[in-house]
Amino acid sequence: MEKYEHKYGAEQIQVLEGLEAVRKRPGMYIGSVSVRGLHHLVYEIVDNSVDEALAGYCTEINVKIEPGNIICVKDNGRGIPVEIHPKTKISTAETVYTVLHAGGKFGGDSGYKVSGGLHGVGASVVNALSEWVEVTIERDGGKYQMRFERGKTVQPLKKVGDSDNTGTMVRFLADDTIFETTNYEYETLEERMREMAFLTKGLKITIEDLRGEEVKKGEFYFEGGLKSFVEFLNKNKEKLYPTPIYIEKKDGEVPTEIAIQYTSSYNESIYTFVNNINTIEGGTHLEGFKRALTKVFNDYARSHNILKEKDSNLQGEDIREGITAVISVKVKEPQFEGQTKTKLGNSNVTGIVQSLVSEALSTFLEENPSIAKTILEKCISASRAREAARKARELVRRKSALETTTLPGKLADCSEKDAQKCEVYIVEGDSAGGSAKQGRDRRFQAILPLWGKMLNVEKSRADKIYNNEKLQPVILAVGAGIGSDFDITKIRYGKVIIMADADVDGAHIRTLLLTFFFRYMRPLIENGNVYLAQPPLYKISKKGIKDIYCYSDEELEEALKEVGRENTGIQRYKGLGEMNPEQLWETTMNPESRILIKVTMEDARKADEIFTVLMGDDIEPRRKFIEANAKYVKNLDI
Ligand code: 0RA
Repeated sequence: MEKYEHKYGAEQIQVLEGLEAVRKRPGMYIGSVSVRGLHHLVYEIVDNSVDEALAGYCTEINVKIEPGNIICVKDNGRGIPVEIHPKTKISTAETVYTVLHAGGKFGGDSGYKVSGGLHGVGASVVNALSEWVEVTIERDGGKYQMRFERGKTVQPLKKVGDSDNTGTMVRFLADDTIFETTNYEYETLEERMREMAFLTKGLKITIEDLRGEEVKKGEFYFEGGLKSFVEFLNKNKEKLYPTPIYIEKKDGEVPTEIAIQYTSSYNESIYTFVNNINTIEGGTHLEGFKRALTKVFNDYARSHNILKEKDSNLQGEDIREGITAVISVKVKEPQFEGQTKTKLGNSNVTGIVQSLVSEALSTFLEENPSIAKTILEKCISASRAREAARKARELVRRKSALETTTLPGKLADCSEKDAQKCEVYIVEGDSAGGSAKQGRDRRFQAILPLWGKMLNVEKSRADKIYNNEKLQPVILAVGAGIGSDFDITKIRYGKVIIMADADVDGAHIRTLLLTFFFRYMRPLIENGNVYLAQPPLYKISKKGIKDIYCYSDEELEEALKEVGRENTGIQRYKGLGEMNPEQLWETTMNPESRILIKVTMEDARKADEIFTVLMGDDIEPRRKFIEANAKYVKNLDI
């Protein structure tokens, strides 16, 4: 290879300082250095290719996870420009990879790059955080290559051959001195690639995992865009009509795409995106959509005499029962607010989305009266159920007033009164409940043992849930109501901790409780109040040393390496009941030594899908899902 002299002028020195800053504080650029941040690197590179598709020049993107966790992303776009950039005096391609935030200016700028935020930080951040990056560009009849190591150019762009094709291929290896792990989860990447394909109608995205014996593959191409997305989300649900309602406005200030399909479920599943980023916390686009929905259905019901003069209006939540919808908007300078910066703040978007949806939806209802009737029947029955639930709630309140205490009988409460300092452990089974009661610190730890029959929340409306013997104590202990009445400021415990065995029955109770919290106390999850206790899986005992508790197979291996296998006792805990109160305290409840997993709303859709499939009517999809996702479900720890 020819020796290449790279000149470091003032520009280049600035560049190096810029990328050094990224390496010093990676969290500022990609959120975290956990597996989440790692996956973010892939999304950054894929985003650039998707931009090229949005610009109309790229039809296919191929992603590979190669052995050794090397990522390869190839597109058939125009290829990143290769000529010398007037400002940096090096090739545009190298500029894109070495100058911080150069993405928008030099890369395929779709005009919808995110300012601030974690997305759109650009290829240079990936470069800074990679052990090496290798870029191959085909354009203008040539094939060009360049290479970087830890953000530094080791091979500036040079022509390596001829080519009649155009496109860009990026291979990189994440820097294992920066990331906690460099092991990609295929399922996570596959999920995002599928989502990207749904969001970019007509773009084909393939993904391959070449690390194992058996190659995993996904190929995603959706002519229907969000319509296909909604069909996918509803694949295991009973639909009220065959084809999702589809609304699309490509031009204008806020290009918008929406698909809606009602199901017989009692839940509301609305997913929103801004510039292809999932806005988990919603925002002004969601607000506009909801307003339009409520107004259009009420107007239709009135004008068609489905609601009589004496009837009160349907409420938004009645109209959203059973809905599955995806909303995707493109916003020029999006403002992201909220705890996780996933709530759209731009106020002009509300009105724009509202008037678009109002017009399109009212036309649709007029043209499809039988669908309109079916949906409205469902809304009316939802509104009746809401009324029944209100009565049931009142009954509960009155009953508890008579019993002089609003707290469930089996709750062993704590003495501390400041809710933020208090925790409640929800424990299945009497023996574990007993140990927990004895082992706890009663000043701030409460124990609620669960008993009674498991209820499938997926198939029950709020009134039934209120009267369920298993969940009622949970509602009363948390003390903040449920559903639309839920008031986070009233919660009696800052931490609600689910403590269950690491077996099938434990998984069952976790799924039930998480489903319940997800559906009926969602702010509790959003606010970060729900936790999973993590009991140890093994205990190592050996003469002369203190017992060692291990929380995973890896930890067990590590510990055994340390103490040796000889004369070493390994106990595998099958259930919480096998631990005495002191052990339970030490391993699972003592804030100094326990491990708690915080349940996040991070991917409500993933949870929703799992809940639906695991708890829904159909057995066949459930079996298939468990087969296909056994590992995935385990990762989610539900
Ligand atoms: C032509 C012009 C510009 C960028 C690209 C093609 C391009 C960039 C990437 C990144 C990954 N794949 C790509 N394919 C094409 C720059 C246009 C401008 O300067 O705004």
